Amino acid sequence: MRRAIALAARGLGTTSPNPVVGCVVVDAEGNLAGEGFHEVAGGPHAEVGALREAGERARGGTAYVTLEPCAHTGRTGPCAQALIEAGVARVVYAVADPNPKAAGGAEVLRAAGIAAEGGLLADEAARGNEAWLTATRLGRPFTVWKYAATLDGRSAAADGTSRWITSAESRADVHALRATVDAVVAGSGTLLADDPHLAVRDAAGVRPGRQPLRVVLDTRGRIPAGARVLDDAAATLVVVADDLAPEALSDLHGRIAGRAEVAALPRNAAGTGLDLDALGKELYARDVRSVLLEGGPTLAGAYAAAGLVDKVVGYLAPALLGAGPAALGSAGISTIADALRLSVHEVVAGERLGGDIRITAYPARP
Ligand code: AOF
Ligand code: ZN
Repeated sequence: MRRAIALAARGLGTTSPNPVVGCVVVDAEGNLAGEGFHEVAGGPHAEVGALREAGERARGGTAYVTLEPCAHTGRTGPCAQALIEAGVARVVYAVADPNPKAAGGAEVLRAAGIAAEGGLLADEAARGNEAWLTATRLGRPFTVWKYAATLDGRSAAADGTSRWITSAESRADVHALRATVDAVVAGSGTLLADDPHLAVRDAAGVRPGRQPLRVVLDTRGRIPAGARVLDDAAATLVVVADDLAPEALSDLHGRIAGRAEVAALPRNAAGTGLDLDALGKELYARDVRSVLLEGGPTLAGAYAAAGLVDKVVGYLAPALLGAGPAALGSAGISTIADALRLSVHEVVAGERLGGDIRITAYPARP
């Protein structure tokens, strides 16, 4: 199963809106017979590749799969049926399939007399598929907040300068992170201040045509005609408030000149920005299963306040500023008891990040 989880990870960045899945088939003696993983949405499922490789050796053997085999005929035939036909004696899977359309494979296998057990290395497999599992359960994208700050938590100096807080190595690491998500989201504040490009550099290994969608939250439609996100490196969605005056909207379309799509969404209850739940639904409908929040502090604060941050990746530079804006803006927290507590999953430091520290953490489960 550990091998199947490693195989599944090879699909990160190319399988969305489908899950990453890995499969290992061993023969009746327990020797490796076949391996497979899901490579691209609409392509063959992991089990199909592993069974093909195993051939006759699958008979009487065991299939280890990171996700419960599917029972449906979708873009490919049902894997439960393929496992039955291959003659495997036992199927071990890690995580049950939360997708109602495909679930039920374990039942199908048992009805055919095959031992089917779930739960092996479930936490590890679920972490490897965290974006798809969360998005499928909640109907909104899995949201990662990424930030760069000094050791005293500041993302810019008092005069507004912020280039470059972290090392070149850390910035390359961010490109690799971007290459695994379906969309990057930035607010118009960041857009107007920093004019970010938000595309993945080729060197980061993004597959051709798989650049994440660039999403700009631009309530008042202020994006300038020369903004770098309007180039053709990746697709861009500009989201405005649905109460934007018609003249402002046509003005905006004039500036964008067909280089981005525009969507209009309701404002949040306080009227301070867009309704982030509506945004989540909109992006999900556009097949976005994972989002990277790229700035700035105000937007991240709003996401945190709404309980919509699923993962935090912080790049900390060993430097102090003592003044300047904090990485996270107001999240509606005023007393220590209300602090958004996280549990640290991983800490990376040293050469690989040019002397910086990368902390990956998840909101602590209540
Ligand atoms: C995959 N790859 O290896 C497995 C999947 O879009 P379809 O018809 O290919 O079906 C996708 C569903 O099949 C998916 O949401 C999940 O529930 C199930 N299993 N999907 O893309 C795989 N094993
Ligand atoms: Zn399948």
